[in-house]
Amino acid sequence: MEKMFCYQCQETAKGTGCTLKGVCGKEATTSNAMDLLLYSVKGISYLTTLLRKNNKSFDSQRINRWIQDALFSTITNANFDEESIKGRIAQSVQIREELKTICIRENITIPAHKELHWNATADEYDLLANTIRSIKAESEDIHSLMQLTLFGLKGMAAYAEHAARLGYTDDSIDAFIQSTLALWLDNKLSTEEWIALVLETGKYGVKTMALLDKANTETYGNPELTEVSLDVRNRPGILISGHDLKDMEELLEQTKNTGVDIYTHSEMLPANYYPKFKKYDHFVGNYGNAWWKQREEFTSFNGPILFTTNCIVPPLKNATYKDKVFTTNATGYPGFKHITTDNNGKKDFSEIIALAKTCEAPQSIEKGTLVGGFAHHQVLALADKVVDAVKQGAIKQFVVMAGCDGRMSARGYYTDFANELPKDTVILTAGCAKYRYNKLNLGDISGIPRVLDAGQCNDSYSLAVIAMKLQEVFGLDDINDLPIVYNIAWYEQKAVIVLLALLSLGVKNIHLGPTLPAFLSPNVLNVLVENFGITGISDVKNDMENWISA
Ligand code: SF4
Ligand code: SF3
Repeated sequence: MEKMFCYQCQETAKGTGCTLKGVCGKEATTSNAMDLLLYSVKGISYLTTLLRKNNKSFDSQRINRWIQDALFSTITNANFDEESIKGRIAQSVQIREELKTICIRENITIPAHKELHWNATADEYDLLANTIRSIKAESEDIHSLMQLTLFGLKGMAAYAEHAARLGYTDDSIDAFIQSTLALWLDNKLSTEEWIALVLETGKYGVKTMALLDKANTETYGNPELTEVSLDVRNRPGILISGHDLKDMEELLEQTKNTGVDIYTHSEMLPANYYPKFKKYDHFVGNYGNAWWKQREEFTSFNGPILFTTNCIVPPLKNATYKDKVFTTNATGYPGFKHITTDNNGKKDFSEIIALAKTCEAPQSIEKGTLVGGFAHHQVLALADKVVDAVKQGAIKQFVVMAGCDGRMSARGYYTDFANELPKDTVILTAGCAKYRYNKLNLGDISGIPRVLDAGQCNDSYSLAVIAMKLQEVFGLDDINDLPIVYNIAWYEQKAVIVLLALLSLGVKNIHLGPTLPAFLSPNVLNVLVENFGITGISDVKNDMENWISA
């Protein structure tokens, strides 16, 4: 019996959808609350779009941020806290009514769509969510394209939220997110129009990642070649995970001279590459691996952990670290303490710091260092060296192995693939996918490391900038004439927007794994295969033979 339905991530049950409980650990009632929240966000988006069309003003700054957060909270492994999702649903009704009041005042007719008028008590949310879930688009293909768009928008909203945290916003991005969500209410688009909108979503994905890149680099400097320590010191520490650099900065500031060290986990590793963070002596390095290893690694870390964004793994019942985990921004988990922003836009991490002081120092689980910091600025600074290496044949191919990591054993493929690559290939990476091969010591080519890590998943933008620069240097008409192979791993919806962004830039023949998205109908998949040459992966030997020049 279906109690929920979700198929937004790569881990979806049986490859078709989670129906009783998420493989990720999401409860059915939480999933349903997220569905209702999205339903309500679509209603709000309809109203903001209506107001924009009529040139009427509303508090767009606040509402844009609210929508970004609401979408972000429904991303895989971001928020498991049903109460906080229900809180957002209640807020959504207030915002909707506020917008309706403006429409009435301005003599704008409000249509009868249910999204604009529903009301329910918290006890009725689950039932209502079940009713709206049964509403499907007129065809399987349109439904599939709508889901592809929606998941891309979630990733885009997350990146827009990261940028907004640093004071960088662009109303055209929010207006696009909202006008696209508004289409759910009076969906009149044909299959072809939805396909065009998918590409348009990718275009806005590029714009959003560029905005975030600007926000990050203008605030913290350009990432630079860095050796990151993997070992520990003998003082208590705080582990910070997720993608939010603003939280990183505030935590480093507040822990200055407290005797507490700071370590990054998973997607926060690239914080080590930013000049502005290097000035903190108590910023030690990175501890552990990708998000899915957190149960073991949080246990041996001994100190508190701060989640600034996805990915959270539900802790086991007897987990020793359970009472030491804190969440902030769109993340949440029942029982984890949530830290909010005060009226001055600041966060108070004193409780985490006080707790850290009572904890033992982290247990060492690795020695040595990792090299990273190859975002566009650093790579372009090395451009002459890279171009020479290509011209002399020392570098034959680049392989983009960006994206997400995950716990499925099939992802061992990426370790084997990296290991098997010929020594004249260079891996370009971003996102947590790199943890499958970034500690293999793959060596270098004339001083250029064979794994160039640009940063977080959003720094895939850097990889696109690098590709476009190489295209220009080599005087090529088509970006696909570059010696670059794309072998991308996906897991959640940030990877969906990265994929759509690459497609909108004209990148073809992307190999996507470890499995193709369940939300692509056979026909939609066909369109992606025929127009963009997207394929899945098979096995290392085969793929190596087919994609890598001898
Ligand atoms: Fe299942 Fe993924 Fe949805 Fe979680 S996010 S419920 S694992 S499809
Ligand atoms: Fe990773 Fe969750 Fe996607 Fe940012 S942290 S890439 S999976």
